[in-house]
Amino acid sequence: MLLEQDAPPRPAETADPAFRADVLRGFADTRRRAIPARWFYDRRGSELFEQITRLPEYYPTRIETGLLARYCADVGEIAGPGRAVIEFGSGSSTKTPHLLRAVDPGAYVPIDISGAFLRESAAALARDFPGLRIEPVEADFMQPIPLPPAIEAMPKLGFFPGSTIGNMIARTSVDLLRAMRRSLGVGSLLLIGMDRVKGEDVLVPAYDDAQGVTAAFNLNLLHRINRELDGTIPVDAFRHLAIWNDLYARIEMHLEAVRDVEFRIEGAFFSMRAGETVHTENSHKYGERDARLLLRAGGWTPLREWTDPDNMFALILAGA
Ligand code: AVJ
Repeated sequence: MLLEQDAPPRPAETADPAFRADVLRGFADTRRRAIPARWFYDRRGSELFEQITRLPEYYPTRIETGLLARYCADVGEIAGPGRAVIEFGSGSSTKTPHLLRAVDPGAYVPIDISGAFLRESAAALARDFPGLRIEPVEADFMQPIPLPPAIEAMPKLGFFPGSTIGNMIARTSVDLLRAMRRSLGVGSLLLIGMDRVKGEDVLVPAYDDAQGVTAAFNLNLLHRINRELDGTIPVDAFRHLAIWNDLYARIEMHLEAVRDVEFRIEGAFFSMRAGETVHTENSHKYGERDARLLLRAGGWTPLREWTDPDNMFALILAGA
C-alpha cells in the first residue's frame, strides 16, 4: 500500500545535555576515567536492574523487602498516624505499600527524576490506596526540594530504601542527609536502607552474577552512549569488572578494555589501551557503627534499627 506522504523523519533521540557532559568529561579524564552510576537507568538499564533484583546472588532487594514486610508495623507505632511519607528516588515504588499500610499516612509524596516512572507508579499506588493523598514531585532529590504547602504543614517520614545511599561517596551522602533534614524539618523521621559490610565471597558474586545480568547492566551504559550520543564504542572490546575495595568498604564496577580501542562520541575521539578501565559505580557497605555515624554526621539521630538474622542488610529509623 502506498502512503500519501513519506513518514516524517524520526527526530534523533535528543540526548540529555547532562549525560553528554558527564560522558565526555568521564572519558576525557584519562588518569581516572569515570561515569556517574545514575546514567545506568535508561529503559533497558531499568529493566536489567529489575532482573538483578531477582538474581539468586543479589540479596539486598529480597532481604530489605522481607525486613519491611516484617517491621513496618514497628515503624508505624513509632511514627503515629497522619505523617506525610516522602520517598526519595521512588522509582517503581515496589517497597512502598508495606510502609503505607503500616503508617496510616496523611499523604504520600514520591520524588523521582524520571517523570514517566513517577506517574506510572503513583497511578498504581492510587488504585491500591484509594483516599490517600498522593503528590508526586518530579525532581532530582540531590537538590533541595520545595514541598507543596499542605504537605509542609504535616509531620513527615522520609523513606530512602534500596541502599541507594551506597552509590554516593561519604561526602555526598552527608550532603544529601543534611539536605533531607532541611527539607523534612525538625521532628521528622527518616527510614533508610543500608547494605552491610560482609565477606567478599558474598559481595563479589552479588555484583558479578553467574548469568551475566550485572555484566549486561554495566555494558548497557556503552550501548546507551552509542545510541544517544552517536558513539562508535565497540562494546565487545569491554568486559565487566566487580571489585571489592576494602579501604573504602565498597564494591566498584568498572568496564575494562580487553584490547586497545579507539572510538568517537559526538565527534570527539577517544582511545584506551588494553587493561585500562572506566569506573561506572560505587556501592558502599556500612557496618553497624559506620551506618549510625554516617546518619549522625548528616544531622540524624538513629532511633531504632532492624536487620535479618545474618546481618546482611539494615533498616534504620532516625529522627531529626
Ligand atoms: C540500586 C544502587 C542499590 O548498588 O546494589 C546493583 C545498583 N549495581 N547491581 C546497588 C546495582 C549493580 C544497586 N543500587
